[in-house]
Amino acid sequence: MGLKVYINGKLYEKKDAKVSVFDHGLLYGDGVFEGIRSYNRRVFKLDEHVTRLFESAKSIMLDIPLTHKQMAAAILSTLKANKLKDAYIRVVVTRGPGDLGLDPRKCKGNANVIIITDKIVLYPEKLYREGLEIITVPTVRNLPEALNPQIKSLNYLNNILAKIEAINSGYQEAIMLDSLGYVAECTGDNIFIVKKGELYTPPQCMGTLRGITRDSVLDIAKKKRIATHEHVITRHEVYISDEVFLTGTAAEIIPVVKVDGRVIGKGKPGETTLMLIKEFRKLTKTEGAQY
Ligand code: PXG
Repeated sequence: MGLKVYINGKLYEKKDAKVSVFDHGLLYGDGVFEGIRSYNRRVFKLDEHVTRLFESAKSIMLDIPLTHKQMAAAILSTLKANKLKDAYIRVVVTRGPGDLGLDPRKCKGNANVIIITDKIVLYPEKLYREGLEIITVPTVRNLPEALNPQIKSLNYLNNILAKIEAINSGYQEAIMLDSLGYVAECTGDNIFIVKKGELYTPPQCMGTLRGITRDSVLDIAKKKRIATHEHVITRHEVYISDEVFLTGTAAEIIPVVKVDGRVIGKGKPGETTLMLIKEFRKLTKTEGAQY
């Protein structure tokens, strides 16, 4: 029995899990998504992810034909059906099939709700021990007043263009600046710096997604009585910081040891980063909605 995919309340074999080519999710990137992880049969921060999904949908005036509770239950039952212990969950809600025009009112049926549960390995374990090298790329993060990065929309080309620039230069992840030239975030991760034992991360209003892993790190830091600052950051401040790390559901917490050719701190993962990784792993093992 292969992997099963949830579409609108039914489970389909992977090969049969299909939506229309007239779906505006495909034609226009008109839809929203979430990337979630489960650890040892517990979905980490399920409520927070479902809430963010509904907030993204509200912002683009997309009605999700499920309640928050039903969505959470659908995610848990899809994981159960696939007997996955540690999983990566992609929830996608598209505007649904319409005609060849932008007008979302032409998508007369309900939105399509898709839940894919599978595995993801983003970076090799070695990079968590040794740290990542990243660069700043020319593509700036979407302006919040154009397409707000808080909306996890199916339109991820802004990030994909930046990712292509990173890959073309031989890097796996990259810093994206906002339109004022401040550090916004990476293509699929938030960024933190550590200076004199205190944590700094860009504020969410500046073209930065309010990452759920970012929030978890801020919570851990507060519990450990580490000062945290949500503050604009320049590239200069990144270069002269003691530690840099990235956070994201897929990447979790990954140390960064070089930025734009500048060695960060001692050139290896710092003690605050390593402590946060340890505490974060503790959380993912013990917290979360069980299935
Ligand atoms: N910024 C951006 C632009 C993201 O896409 C994050 C920050 C981190 O947010 P969370 O809530 O996950 O801590 C993201 C999320 C992938 C992948 O396939 C990327 C993300 C999530 C899941 C999968 O690379 N990025």
